[in-house]
Formats: sequence, structure tokens, C-alpha cells
Amino acid sequence: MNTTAVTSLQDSVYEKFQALFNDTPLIVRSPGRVNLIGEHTDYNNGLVLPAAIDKNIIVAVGKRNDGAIRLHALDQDQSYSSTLATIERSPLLWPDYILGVVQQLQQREYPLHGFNLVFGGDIPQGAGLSSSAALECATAFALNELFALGIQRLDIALIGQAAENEFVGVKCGLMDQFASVFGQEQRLIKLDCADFSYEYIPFNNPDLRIVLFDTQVKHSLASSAYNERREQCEYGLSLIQQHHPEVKSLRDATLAQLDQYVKPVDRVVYNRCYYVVTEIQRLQDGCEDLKQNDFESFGRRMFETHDGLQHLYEVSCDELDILVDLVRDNPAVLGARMMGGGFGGCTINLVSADRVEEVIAAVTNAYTAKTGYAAHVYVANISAGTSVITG
Ligand code: GAF
Repeated sequence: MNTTAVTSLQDSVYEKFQALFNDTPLIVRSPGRVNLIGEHTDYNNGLVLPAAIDKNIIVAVGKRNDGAIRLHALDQDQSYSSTLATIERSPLLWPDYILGVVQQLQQREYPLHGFNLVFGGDIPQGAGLSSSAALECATAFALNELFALGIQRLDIALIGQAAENEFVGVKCGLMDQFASVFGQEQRLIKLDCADFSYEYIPFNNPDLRIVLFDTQVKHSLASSAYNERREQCEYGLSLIQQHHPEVKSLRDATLAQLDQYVKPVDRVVYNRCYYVVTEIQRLQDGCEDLKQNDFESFGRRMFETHDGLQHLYEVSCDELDILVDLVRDNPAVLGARMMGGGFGGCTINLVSADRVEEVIAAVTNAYTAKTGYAAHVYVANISAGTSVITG
């Protein structure tokens, strides 16, 4: 964790809370995430390999004596009010991540009271680093502590995901919330989304850095295309299930079944499903690479994942492809690919530690020359998951 950044952010959130509510809050942090490999596999009951990073949402909460909910977003300098009895979508986007969590807690019949909440963060928004999942998880974790609800970590993540699915309307899988809640320093999380079993895989090679290049674009079709990909996967699965009802998700499907039952019906759906089935296998193979310390092989698989996301799953965009192409022949970059939902946001790059500065300079200069955008760059450190900071 970058403790200096957290401390100054925490101070700002704390001071704002004091100024608005004249009270001493409970403060919780929840991080953003990277994902090394296993993209668009979580909602297909597949495997993912994310990690929490040293960028956080910080939430300060305090109890009220009435049923009101008073919210303030430090970064937007906006306030919003609601009540426990009238939870509905707001005209602003950010309150929905908090109110969606409240609604989920209410549906599960947890005893809530009114509360005040201030939050801020240093996770860049729209960069595909899961600032929304971090806000959902920080809110659920903070309310759990504030009202002593006794909710376990897995349920915190599931509540965050349900808020996003049902209130915000993005049919995401569990990866982002799980990584935010379960992150550990210098460890990747190999999560099996079929049963939520997981194992930590050490990732602490001093010769490598995780470098994120942020395209600085987020194309507007991102959430509609995300839901459409999910539907296409479900359709492909249904074609197989007509013949093999024992196949419960694409995770159980074989390439032979895709060839036989999906390819003749819909070539696009076949491409989507083919990508998912091969990506799940790629993740398994990639984890073996990591156990053998074979980072070069792992990096090659990252490039293969990008190719699948670009040509078969079709969730990349020109800016992401340019960033990946710029490093393909650079021996200091072992692997690179677009990360997260797609249509903008970041690429994740595995870079030789002693050549990070040189790679950053070359990529950012060439990206600006080709696109006119100034790519932002983050060197991500793998950090611990959601925790109480003070309270
Ligand atoms: C987004 C979603 F929120 C995740 O659940 C996951 O599907 C990811 O896109 C793609 O792998 O981050």
C-alpha cells in the first residue's frame, strides 16, 4: 500500500466529514484491481487472476438518529440525500453505487439506520481499474462495521456485485469486487467463479513491474456491449445445452461442442464462446508458468489474450490496440493486453524493472504521436484488500 497517498486522502475525507457532520467517522479503504489474465471469464463461471492494487476508495461513515442518508463525493464536490425508505436511482451516477448497496442490505433484511458518508479516491475513473467496485465494497464493509451486521467478506463482495447488477444495471461478474475485498500484498488471486474457491499465487519477482497505460478514452458503448457479450455467451451455452444439458456454463464446454452446435448457427456467437473457452485454458496454463517462474511464457499468453479480445470477443478499440502493438516487439515488455471490460481504459504490461522508464517514455511519446492523446501511466503495486483504517 502507498501509505503516504492513503494518509493524505484519508485526512481530506476525514476533514470533509467533520466539516459537514461535526462527528468523528469510521474510515474504511477498498482498493482497485488489475487482472493478469482471464478476461470476460468470470460471468461464464470461469477463472480469473486479479490482484488488488495500491489505489483506493476511502469511505468515512457515521450513524444518524433518523432514517436519512447524506452522501458527499469529495472528488466531484457534490452532495446527495436520500432516505432508507426511498432508495431509487439518482440523477448523478456516483450515489447509485452506494444506494445500490443499501438496497441489497435491506433486501437481505440487515437492520440499518440512517447514516452520513463521505468518500474520495485515487483510482482513476473510467480506466478499468474498478473504482465502482471499490466504492461498493468500501460502502458495504463500512456499513457492516458501523452497524455490526456480521457480514463475511465473500458476502460483502457478492452484495457489491448485486448492487452493480440490479441497481446500476451492469451485469458484471464477481472478479472486481472479490479482488477488492480479498486482495493481499504481492499475491494474485486465482478465483474460480463457479464456486468462489480461490488460491493465492505469489507475485513478487523483483525484476518485473506491472505497468498500466491508460488510453484516456472510454467509448460510450462499453456497458451496453458488456451486457450484449454476456447474452451472446448465454445463447451459445443454450445451443450446447439442447444436446448436453449437463454443461452448466461455458466453463464446462469443449471446443468440439462449440464446433458442432454453435458454429453452424451463429459465427459471431461461436467466436465469443471460442474466446472464452480458450481463455480459461490459457489462464490455467499461465498459472503453471507462474509456478515455474516462466514469465516469458506467461507474457506470451497475455498477448494471445489481447488477440482474442480484439478479434474474437471484439471488446478492444483502436487506442488499446495501438498501445499493445507499440510494445509487441520490445524485449523489455514480456506481455501486454487490454484489461477489464474493454472499449477503453488501460493496458496491463509486464515490464523488466530496469527498463520501466525507457518503456514508458517510448510508449507515451509514440501513443501521443499516433492518437493525439496523452496516455497516463501507473506502476501498480499489489496490495491488501478492504480494511478499516480508523474507527
Ligand atoms: C469488468 C467486470 F466488472 C468484471 O466482472 C469482468 O467481467 C471484467 O469486466 C472483464 O473480465 O471489469
